[in-house]
Amino acid sequence: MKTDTPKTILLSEYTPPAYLVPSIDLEFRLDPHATRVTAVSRMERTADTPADAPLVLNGAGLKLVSVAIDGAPVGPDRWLQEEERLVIRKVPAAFELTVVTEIDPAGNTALEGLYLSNGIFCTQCEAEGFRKITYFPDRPDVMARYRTTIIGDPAVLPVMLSNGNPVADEIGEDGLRHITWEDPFPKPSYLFALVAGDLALCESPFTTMSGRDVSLRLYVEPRNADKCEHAMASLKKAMVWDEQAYGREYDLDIYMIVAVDDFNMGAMENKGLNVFNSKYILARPDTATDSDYGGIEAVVAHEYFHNWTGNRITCRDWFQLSLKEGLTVFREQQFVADHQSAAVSRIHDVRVLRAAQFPEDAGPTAHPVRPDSYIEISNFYTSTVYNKGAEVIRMLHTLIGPEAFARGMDLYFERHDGQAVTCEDFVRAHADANELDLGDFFRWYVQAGTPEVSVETRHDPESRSFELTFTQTLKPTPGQPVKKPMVIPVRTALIGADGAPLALRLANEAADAPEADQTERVLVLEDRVTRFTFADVAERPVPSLLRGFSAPVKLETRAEDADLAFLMGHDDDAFNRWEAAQTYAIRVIHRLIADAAAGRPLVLPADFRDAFARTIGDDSLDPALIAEALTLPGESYLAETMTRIDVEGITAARQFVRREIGRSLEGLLLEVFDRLAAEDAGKPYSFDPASVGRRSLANLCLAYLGAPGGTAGLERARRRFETADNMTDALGGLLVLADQEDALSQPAFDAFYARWKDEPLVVDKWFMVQATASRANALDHVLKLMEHPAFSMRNPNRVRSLIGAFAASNPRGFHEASGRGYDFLADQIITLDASNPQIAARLVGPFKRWRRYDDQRQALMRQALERIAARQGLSRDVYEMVSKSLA
Ligand code: 0A1
Ligand code: ZN
Repeated sequence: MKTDTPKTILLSEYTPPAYLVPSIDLEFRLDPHATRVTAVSRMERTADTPADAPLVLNGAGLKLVSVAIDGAPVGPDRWLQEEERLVIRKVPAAFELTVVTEIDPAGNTALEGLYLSNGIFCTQCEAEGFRKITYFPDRPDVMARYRTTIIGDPAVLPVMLSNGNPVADEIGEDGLRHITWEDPFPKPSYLFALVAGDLALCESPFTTMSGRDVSLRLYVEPRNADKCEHAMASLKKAMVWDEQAYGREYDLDIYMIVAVDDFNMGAMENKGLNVFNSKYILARPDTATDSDYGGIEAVVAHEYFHNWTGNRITCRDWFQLSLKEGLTVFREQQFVADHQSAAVSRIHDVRVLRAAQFPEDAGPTAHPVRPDSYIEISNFYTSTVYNKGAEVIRMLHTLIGPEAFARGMDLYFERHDGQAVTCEDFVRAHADANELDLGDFFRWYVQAGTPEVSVETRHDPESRSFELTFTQTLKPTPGQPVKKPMVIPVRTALIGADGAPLALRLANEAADAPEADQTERVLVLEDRVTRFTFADVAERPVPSLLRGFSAPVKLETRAEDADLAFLMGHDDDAFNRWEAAQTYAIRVIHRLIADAAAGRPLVLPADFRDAFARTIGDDSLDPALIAEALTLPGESYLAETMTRIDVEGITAARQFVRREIGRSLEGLLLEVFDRLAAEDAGKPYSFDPASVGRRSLANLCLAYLGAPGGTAGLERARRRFETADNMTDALGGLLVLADQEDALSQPAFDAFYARWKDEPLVVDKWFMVQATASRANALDHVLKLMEHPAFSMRNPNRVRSLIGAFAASNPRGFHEASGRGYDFLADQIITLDASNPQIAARLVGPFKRWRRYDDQRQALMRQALERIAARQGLSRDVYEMVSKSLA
């Protein structure tokens, strides 16, 4: 906690480390309240450092017991202990530093450093948690070999783990177990990990492509031993995939994953010892949904892929975070696309980007993929760094092509293995491997904001030419008033009247040019205005642009409703079929919002309903894709499409469309639901793309049927909720019941809780469904749930499922005109800031776009933010989010 104004850290002020640490020996004498840490480091002054340069170590919240240099105690006359540093003067050029500190894991509620989760000791060191364990140069460009001894009572802590391999294990004279682990790979401190506790082991062997045997070990609390199978299978798939797709093999003899209930984020890629939020490991068909199974597969793979993109090659400094995160998210997306429906997985990527990253890029905390300043680095684990970062890698892949990308990756691994590098180094590897100039492309790393691209088309039947003129604009973002044009790859096809894509010859190309008979091309926009003219186009085609979402931009299309309906039915790019349906739905909802505002009666356009009905009834389509196409755009993205956000209008229009579709297409929806339910009846649960697609379409039909509250839908929802043998279907039923009046919903909530009260991850769902249910007095329900014995402010998953879900996904409750929702959130942020600043700072999110609401809500949200800002002793985390929001 700081009382004075926190300092801003600048990329331009980066300097290389003054002392390097080739190796460190750590000893942990574990005790819940007083763990003693002895750190013995080899220190070496670098050639460019003056001989009188003091040794500056990071440390926070530590009790310093002693300091010694080459075995001789150093007194306080030689060192200065500041709030977050230890400065030691007059040190030799090379020496051994011994630091003894004492820490309190049980009192560590911020879950950073060494802490206890349900009696399990575990660490979280990214980004700057190692400094809560001992004094050390806690920065990623200082890479050391670690040897770690853990001392503890084997009766209480039968499992004691750290990175690498165990090299010694004995019972000491003190009667305690002393186990030593050694990690042969030098690593930055943020990848250090330690775990100790009573854990069950699920073990399985794996043989790498070169024939090395690796032991895969999953550690969970004993009561969860029956929920490991899917995570283990996912890990093996990821290991095989990285060998095949990138030629990357695992490099240690053991790969360990530990699942804990209390974790600030999703998971952490510590070398050889990943620590996971149990949400991304534990699954059984009756406790986890398809979306949970998918999340586990993706996150297990993500952490595994970090072994090469993050651990073997790491970041020079935290401004380069996207070097590992954007690249690893991209690799994760490729992996998921190879194992599930590629189109569905791309649709999910884009939904996440639009719901989370676009608003961030348009708001007060907009920052480049490679930020140039921060107050608290924990605030920069953002959708921009992760998801937009992945889009930037994807664009590079699209622009230079898969073979050139593979050459670039190979050179990157070869050139930088074992180093801490920058985003420039990454792009340079691709440029050098392929003799390309990627200078202008690098703007994607340094300019914030989402480019807006508009397109005009002109067909000339005389000359049989078709012209596409693109104009790009990039609005100012905080600190970046003027921008240069971006390099934007626009994957393009032209669809003829018969529904087939045309051959695309540019007017300046010869008819026999090798590219000239392709039906899809990547058009590259490099200037503010770029025009392309195609030859031999006899009739006006319908352009299919930005296929597969080839760039993270807002494309303003002038296509007519009829063209959108045509693309919904004919585009051979499955993503763009979905996109046409989304664009059409957004248009319809916008018109309804305008009607509602003008007091006109709301009517669902018949053409829209018919296009919808045709898609549902089309047996030739993958059910998963039908479900995606017919899922209405979410409220967050709809809000993003409006200059001034009309809270009531969005909710009213979206609910109206849901209800009208449910009412007017009841027969068709019942037929599809009953057919899908019958196909799956009696079959055991399986997480394969076809089964997932059927369940998702069935649940979507049920949601539409339930919206108008008709008996046929409600009856089916209740039956599904009561009889389902898997959580996906049970939740599909519960979600419909949740939006009905209390007499219908409450018995369902009670039954669900009674059955699942001992499964924390399912109880999280119970909180979340209630927090997001659209009911008149939503906030009162949430306030009551805050008093429930199962609620706790100490568990991040619980906080997210009640408070986070309400603020982010219950617009009707959160934006209640009185401002009570805002006061509630401000109260919770203030309370949480005292125990867990990272989680508190994340909760500021829903306040960030306050300037986009009506005057009254603006005033109320601003008051709430100002009330937080006025608190004494705010953490850096919350201070940064609140002060930037108000600036
Ligand atoms: N590197 C992890 C994410 C992560 C970041 C910070 C954490 O604690 C503050 C924990 C995890 C990943 O990308 O999966
Ligand atoms: Zn990551």
